[in-house]
Amino acid sequence: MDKPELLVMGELPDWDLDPMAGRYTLHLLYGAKNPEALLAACAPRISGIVTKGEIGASAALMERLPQLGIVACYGVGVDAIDRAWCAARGIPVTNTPDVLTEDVADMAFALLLGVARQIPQADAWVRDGRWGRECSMPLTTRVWGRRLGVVGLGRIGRAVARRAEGFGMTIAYSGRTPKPDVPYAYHPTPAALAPHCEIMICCAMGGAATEGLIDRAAIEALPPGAIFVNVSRGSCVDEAALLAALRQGRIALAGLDVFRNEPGIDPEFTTLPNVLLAPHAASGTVETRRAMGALMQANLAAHFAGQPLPTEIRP
Ligand code: 8YV
Repeated sequence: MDKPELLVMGELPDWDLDPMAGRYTLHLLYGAKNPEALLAACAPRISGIVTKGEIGASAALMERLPQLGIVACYGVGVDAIDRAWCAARGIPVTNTPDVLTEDVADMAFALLLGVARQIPQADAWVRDGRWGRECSMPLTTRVWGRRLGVVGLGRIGRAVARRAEGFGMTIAYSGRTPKPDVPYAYHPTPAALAPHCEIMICCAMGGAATEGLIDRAAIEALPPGAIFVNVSRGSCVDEAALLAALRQGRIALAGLDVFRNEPGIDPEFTTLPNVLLAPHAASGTVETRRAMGALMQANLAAHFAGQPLPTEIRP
């Protein structure tokens, strides 16, 4: 029997591509010299899309794939996949939840500690000899014991909150509904949460429902000197308002792993001395990426074997 043909939208490690190439015919769109020609040649035979959180799959693309039977996402966030289009055609969408939760929460704290304690600057202080010439580096700001607001208390938000407990922080959160099983203070919106936090960490899921969730009102309601961290999606934030607050120092510091229009982010971010930037790398450990790949492959294998899908997202 012919191998199923998959359209691979973004770069994947060889430890995934190699075993997948044994089971499927892979068409690597991201590496193609002429993606349009590649697509035109393989579109009629594509029975699955393999994509990533930040790339997704548009209706315009999927319309061109008459045999499409599954969209498997290497990532938990499926906001860039047109799920309504898939649902209307009974095409399952799978993701990779849980396996990346703790690493993303680690990255939130890495960015928070890195920007608050000025770790990149400390490293430069040692490397360029200022330690010897000027002695101590400028003082930084404390993280432990501060008031934390988590925007979105889902799996990742809860993992962030668990870490914050270990840091002796006072924890509050915002989200669509209060969670009955947590002792943290609830506020319905980021704007309502903001006055209660010295540190705000965005863990909300992306998509239309959270577009601009952390709006100008929320950003302006943060107390002067607040720290902002984002490990979810750039789309959750009014970036113009965030940049203005950072420029003026109303938000003192930010640690950002995600942006609008990645990787072509607003260049002003790279000019600000008070931000610590990462290239959407929160899930990027060997351990987690191996687990994400395995789960994505398990979903594909189940689909093509006619078995229940391990992590299908219900429409
Ligand atoms: C990316 C993510 O998918 O899980 C998500 O939603 O955004 C990330 O884990 C990852 O960078 C793979 O591209």
